[in-house]
Amino acid sequence: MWRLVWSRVTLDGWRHRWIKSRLRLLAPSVEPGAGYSLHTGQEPASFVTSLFSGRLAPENVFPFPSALSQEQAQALQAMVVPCTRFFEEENNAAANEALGSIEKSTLAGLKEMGCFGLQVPEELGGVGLTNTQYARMVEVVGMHDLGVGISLGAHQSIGFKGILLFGTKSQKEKYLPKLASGEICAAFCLTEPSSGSDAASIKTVATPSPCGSFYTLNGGKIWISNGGTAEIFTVFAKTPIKDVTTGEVKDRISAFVVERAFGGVTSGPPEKKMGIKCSNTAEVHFEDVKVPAENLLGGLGQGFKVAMHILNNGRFGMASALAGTMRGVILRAVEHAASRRQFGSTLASFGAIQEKLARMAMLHYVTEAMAYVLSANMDLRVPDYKLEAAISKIFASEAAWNVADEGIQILGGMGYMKDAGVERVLRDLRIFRIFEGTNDILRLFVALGGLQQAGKELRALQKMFLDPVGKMDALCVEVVMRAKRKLGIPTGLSLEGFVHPELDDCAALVTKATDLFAEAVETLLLKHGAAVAEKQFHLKRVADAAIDIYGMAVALSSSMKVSNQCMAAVKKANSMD
Ligand code: MYA
Repeated sequence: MWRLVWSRVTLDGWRHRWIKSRLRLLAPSVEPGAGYSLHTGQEPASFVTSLFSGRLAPENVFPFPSALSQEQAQALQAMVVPCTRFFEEENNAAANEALGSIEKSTLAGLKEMGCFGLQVPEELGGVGLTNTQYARMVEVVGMHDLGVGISLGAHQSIGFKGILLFGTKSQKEKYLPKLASGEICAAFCLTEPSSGSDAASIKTVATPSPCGSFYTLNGGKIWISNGGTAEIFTVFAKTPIKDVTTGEVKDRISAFVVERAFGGVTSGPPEKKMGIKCSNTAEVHFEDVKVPAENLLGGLGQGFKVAMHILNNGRFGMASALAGTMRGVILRAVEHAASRRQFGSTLASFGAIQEKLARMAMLHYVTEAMAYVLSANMDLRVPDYKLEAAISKIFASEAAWNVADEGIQILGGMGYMKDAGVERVLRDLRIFRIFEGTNDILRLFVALGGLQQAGKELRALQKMFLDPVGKMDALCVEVVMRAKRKLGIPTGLSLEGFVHPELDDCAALVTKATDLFAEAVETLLLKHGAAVAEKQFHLKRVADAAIDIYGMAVALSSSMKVSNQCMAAVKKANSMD
């Protein structure tokens, strides 16, 4: 992986001559970033956002963040153990798939364990799990049955997440208890026939009544997970909004909580899909549905932001569920490799198989680290995690696909047969690179989100150049830093103190990659300006490099977590002697 990043960020085509004109501004060396910041955002830039400006913001990644108290860890364990047993002994993924829905007994068991309201506060009938606890629970689900995972995830990860995040007290009290118990189910209605990745282009409309007490909802949504089974829908629709200053009326997206019971809500037959067959996917139509004004979610015209926040907030669940899936596949592959003999030896003794297993384990390790860094940061209330969430979703869905594919390869002919159950996993996994934001769109989102921040900082630097009085020190720091990057001299970024000295070489690769990445980013910005937004060929590579550097960092941090735990165990053992 480290080498992969290396090759991505040193693409020859990205070199240009900007430095020559800047070199004459070289000034005495000053510690980079000392005492000031060009960061212009309202909130502290996240780890990934900072990378785009060539800064390491280690605080949200090093040391490995944890938001789990001992009590919470114990409570979690008390749920994980029976839930694992339930999935091993009661749930039958193959039977669910054949049935095209979840078996009744399984549904009953899931409800009994509280799986429909894992993050709903206890006082509203849920289990009240934190994000970290939820991540661990869905890891168990993802390890055993992704179809069940999607039914549960579409319900709580996005279906009613809007009520949890943005709902009024009365909306929460009215809807959450029944949703948490699993008595009724929820769905998230954004996608339409002409609006997929371009979420802002939806055509569903909600027209306010003259009296202002309700909205009339008309439109159609497609590929809605739980669309045919849900009673409660989070629906995004265009609403006319008058600009108070100009008097101009514009359509803006608003979000609504819609009950099937309002009337006028119909859904199509279950879609026939490649995978996740036991989860329901259907069209949902709204015809003159009268939605009470109090069912507006998150404020009039705020629907796009509501949708984006729900999606950002749910993505860690996908990463952790897929970490579970990978774990399951790796166990199967290892078991097979350890027992199957060919040419007089077990498969596990062959280097080609060992390489596959090592790569699978590495992908799993990074995915798991991403999922838990993200969920912990969300629990620690870091203000900005949207790029990390998008990266975790991209990485997890692609890593899981690779792991399942190689798992089948190790199982050979047996892996291709239905009975082994891994071909189902591969089919189930295919959608994860498509839904909740396609990986292609999310790559653009990561690249543009980071470039936007770096662009702001570059403009601030340009302003400083134009009016340098009193800012010479800061200017010198910036210029020297850029010159060092161009010359391939380390700029002073360091993870010293965060990683074990034996991992210094790995840490140096993270800092070196960050320097090169920042240089490539700035080169692109200077070359293309705002038109960089159209350069998708470059944007994809920028995103790939950001993903890999972030992956390197979280893996490094996670390895320190393990070594810290080992050291603590050794210390404890020594003190007992
Ligand atoms: S649900 C359907 C999923 N659909 C999508 O994800 C749609 C993808 N499209 C988009 O996200 C947007 O349209 C994009 C922006 C990103 C393309 N966070 O001018 P803009 C702000 C915060 O860039 P556009 C499904 O699949 C932006 O800063 N803010 O907009 C079900 C700007 O703000 P401002 C954001 O070019 C799957 C403004 O919005 C974000 O139109 C079922 C406009 O931005 C963001 N992310 O397009 C899964 N993006 O104006 C089940 C933009 O202030 C779950 N902005 O500058 C399974 C869970 C796992 C299992 C669990 C087991 C239990």
